[in-house]
Amino acid sequence: MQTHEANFDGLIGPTHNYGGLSDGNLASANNAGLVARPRAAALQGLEKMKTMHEAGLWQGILPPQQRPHFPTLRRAGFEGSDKQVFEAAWKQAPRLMKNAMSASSMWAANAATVSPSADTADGKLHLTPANLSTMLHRSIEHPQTQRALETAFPFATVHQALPEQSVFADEGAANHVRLCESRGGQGVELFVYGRDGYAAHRPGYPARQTLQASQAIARSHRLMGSRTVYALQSDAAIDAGAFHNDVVCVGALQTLFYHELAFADTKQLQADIRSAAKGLFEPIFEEVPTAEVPIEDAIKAYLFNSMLVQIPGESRLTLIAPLETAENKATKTYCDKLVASNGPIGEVRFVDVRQSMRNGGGPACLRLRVALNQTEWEQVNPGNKFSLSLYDELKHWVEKHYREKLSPEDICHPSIMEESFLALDELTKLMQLGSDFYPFQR
Ligand code: SUG
Repeated sequence: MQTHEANFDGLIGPTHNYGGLSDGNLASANNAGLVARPRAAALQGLEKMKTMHEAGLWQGILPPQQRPHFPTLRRAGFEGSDKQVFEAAWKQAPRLMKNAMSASSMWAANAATVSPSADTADGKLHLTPANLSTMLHRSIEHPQTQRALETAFPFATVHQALPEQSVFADEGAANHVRLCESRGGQGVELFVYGRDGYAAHRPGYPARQTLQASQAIARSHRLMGSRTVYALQSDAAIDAGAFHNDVVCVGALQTLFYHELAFADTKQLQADIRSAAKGLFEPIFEEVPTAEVPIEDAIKAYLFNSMLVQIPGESRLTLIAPLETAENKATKTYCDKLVASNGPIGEVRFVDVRQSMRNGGGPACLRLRVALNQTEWEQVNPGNKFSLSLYDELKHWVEKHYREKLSPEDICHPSIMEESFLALDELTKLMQLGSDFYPFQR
């Protein structure tokens, strides 16, 4: 039976804005307060999905979440009608309200950690929604993410997010890589963490993933211990702005492509992967040296926040990188060198996701990878599968409902809430999500 890696992209929501909410994410901090372009953002996301679909890859879609997130505001003591809560919250707790307005669920790489059925003891696909507990605006995503995943993958085991506590801080697939010989065979799952949850917090930018969260997920996904690897991020990477490992590393099939400074102990990481892959495949380590690409360039241009994909008919892997990678001298030169070499990456294609990039979300952040066999793919909710007809409908839907511009002042006006809810209500029909999918519909 065929098994492929499907990419499920987060559809960018109507309240996309630049809130400056993520400490340690340099793009988010540097672009705080910019006027956002939600319509362009959503269309850029849809174009990326179309490009992947037309390249012959399995492409899926995850719906945006409801914002503002009234369950959070009501738990914080605001009462009355939605409009009254909206206005009172902006007056009395504007910072909380900014968090409740973020369209951050677009970064689907943080939606969950995924273990395909080939790796799990019970032969089922396992997904654990990430609690995203380090950042307030992201910590409110997981209940709805769980619902979205249960709707998209009705045949899978969707776990509850880990307890929302610092020891279990979890950021999902952004800190997880699966290497394998072929998608349908046993793989090696690499969990990358930024800190020991029981140790004192590191100075500097926050480390968002703990070892304890990764271990808990590996246990509940029923992974084989001998095929599972844990690796610590380097302080240098986190301090340079690698708030997730997927900002400095991406892997596919046998290849791990990463920056020299990504990990605390690269030699150990390589030895551990080799030993976990024994009898399955020979890992390929494609390490990018600081001398050729300084980590600052790698992070600014998001070289590693690319999708590393196997395009049908191509013998080598293709890197789907953001336009910003082509605009940076060091990263562009490195890409040219990669393609000219006879290494595992044979092509680099550039995509425009600039609106998301300004919040620190590159092509890889926008998608959740789910390796599925043919039978599983056929059981995915049809409304979560990309097709050219759904693309046309979604494009039309975005053009009809999304604002061209959204400023920090615009998001304080209740009309943005009313417009968004109208749009999302319509979306539940387009994507066959059910009429009670969003909290405002229940
Ligand atoms: O969690 N940005 C996201 C970007 C997530 C990128 N994901 C991966 N690397 N996989 C974050 O920091 C910024 C929102 C704002 O500031 O308005 C934000 O949440």
